[in-house]
Amino acid sequence: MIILGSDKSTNPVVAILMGSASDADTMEPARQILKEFDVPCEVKILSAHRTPEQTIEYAKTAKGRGIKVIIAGAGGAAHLAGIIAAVTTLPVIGVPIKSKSLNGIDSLLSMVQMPAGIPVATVAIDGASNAGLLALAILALGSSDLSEKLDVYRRKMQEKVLKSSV
Ligand code: RP5
Repeated sequence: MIILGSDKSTNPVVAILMGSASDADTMEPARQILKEFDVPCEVKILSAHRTPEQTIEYAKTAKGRGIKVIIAGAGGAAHLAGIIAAVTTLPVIGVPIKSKSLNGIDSLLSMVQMPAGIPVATVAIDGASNAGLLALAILALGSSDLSEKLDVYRRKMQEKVLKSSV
């Protein structure tokens, strides 16, 4: 089960937001990958539809609190990433959550089809792991240490794939 809240020891630089507690397990891989790279994050449930005012307030103040990247997961009419991106210039990564009725196609299209001017970097349906990695790649632009860690991660992945073919 996902741990809500933030890493108490350091100020969070990534926010992992989701529209409902029912998204938590799907979003957990994002938190895990950030933890693996020792990047502090905070995890919150905020909904574009059910808590619109709190969501907008959070997004408007995120940059001032030291957040560098926002990951937002939501399902169905998934406006969370879009409404966040509308009120902040921080990079926003959207994770479309697989929905019961339309298998996440609704979530995907709601996120990926943002009109020009307000970008949301949308990953695959349930692609929380890649959202975490993309957040790391953005942060690595300003950190040679993190950049090197990402190179090591890739090399290990390559080795694993090559080993699995013999
Ligand atoms: C969205 O509605 C959430 O992101 C979730 O994926 C979906 C269903 O939410 P619940 O009805 O399970 O709370 O806002």
